[in-house]
Amino acid sequence: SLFQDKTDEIKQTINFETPVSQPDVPFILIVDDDVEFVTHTKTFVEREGFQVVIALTGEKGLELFYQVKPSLIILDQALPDIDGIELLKQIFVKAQKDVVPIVMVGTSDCEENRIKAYEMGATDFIAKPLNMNVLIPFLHNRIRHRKHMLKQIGEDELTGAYNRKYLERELSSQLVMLKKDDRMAALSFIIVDIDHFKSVNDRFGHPKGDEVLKEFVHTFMKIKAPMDTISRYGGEEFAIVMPDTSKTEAFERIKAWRESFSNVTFNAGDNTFNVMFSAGIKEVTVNDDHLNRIIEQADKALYHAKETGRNKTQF
Ligand code: GH3
Ligand code: MG
Ligand code: MG
Ligand code: MG
Repeated sequence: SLFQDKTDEIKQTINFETPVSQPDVPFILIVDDDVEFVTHTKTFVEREGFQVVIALTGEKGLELFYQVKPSLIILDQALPDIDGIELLKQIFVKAQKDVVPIVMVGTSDCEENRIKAYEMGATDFIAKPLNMNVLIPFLHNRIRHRKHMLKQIGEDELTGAYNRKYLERELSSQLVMLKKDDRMAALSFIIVDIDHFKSVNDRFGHPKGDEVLKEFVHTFMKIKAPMDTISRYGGEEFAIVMPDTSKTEAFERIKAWRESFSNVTFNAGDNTFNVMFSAGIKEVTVNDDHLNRIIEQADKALYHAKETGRNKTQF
C-alpha cells in the first residue's frame, strides 16, 4: 500500500529505534502519518536541542507514549489507523496526570475540528502548514510551563522522580482503585535505599553522589511498567508504587532494575565504581487501609534487607 511504501521510505531517513533518553533533554513525540511534515518538523525541533520520536500510526504513538514519556505530544488529527481524537481520548488521563501538553495538528482549520480537539482535552490546536518560526518558541514556552507545573505538583528537581507529597496522593488514590477494581488483586509498595551512599559522597564528592541518584532513577524508568511511579522519599531513599502487581512480580521487576543499575560504571577521576541498593516490598491488598502501616511494613522489609547483607530485596 501507499502507506507501507511511505513507511519504508521514512525508515531509511528517520531513526526508528527508540532513543535512549538523556535525563535532561525533553522528548517531543510526533504522531503523524505525513512523512514530509514529520521529517521537516523533526529537523527543526532537534536543532533546538529537543529529542524527537516519531510514530506514523496511532498504534505506534500509543506505544511510544508509554515507552518514552514525552514532555509534549504533537498529534495529527487524521491518522491511518486510530483517529487522532480517539487516540487523544486514550491518552488524555495519563497525559494530564503527567502534565504532558497535547498539541493537535489538523489539515484544515475548521471550527469543528478545533472544538472537538479542545473538548477531548487537547492543549492546543494548530492548523497545517505549521510555521516553524512560530512552532519553536511555542514549544519552548510549553516545555517551560510544564517544568513549572511539575514542580508545583510534586516533581523532585534533582532526579525527576516525584516527591513525597505526590507519593502520598498516588498511594492513596491507588488504594482506592484497588478497592474499586475486582480485577486487581494487589499492588506493590516498595521502599528502596542505596547501599553505602554516604561513602560515595565521602570518596567522590556530592556532585558525583547526585549523578548516582539521577542514574538510579533513570535506570528505573527504563525497566518500569507504565503505571509504576517512583518518588523521592528522603535523601537517597525512594518509594515505588506498582499498581496491579503482586510481590513476586515486583520482585522480578526490581531484579531487572538491580541488574541494569549494577552494570552502570561511574567514573570519578581515575576511579570507577558501581553502586548497589536494597529494597523492601509490601504487598498491599484490599485489607490494607492505613498508609502509615503500609509504609512501616515496607520499611521493615527494607531494614531486614540491609541487616542481612544489603544488595537484595525482601518482602
Ligand atoms: P546504608 O547502606 O545503610 O543505606 O548506608 P548509607 O551510607 O547509604 O546510609 P546513610 O543514610 O547513612 O547515608 C545517606 C547519605 O545520603 C547521607 C547524605 O549525605 C546523603 N544524601 C542525602 N541526600 C543527598 C543528595 O541529594 N545528594 C547527595 N550527593 N547526597 C545526599
Ligand atoms: Mg494524517
Ligand atoms: Mg543508604
Ligand atoms: Mg538512607
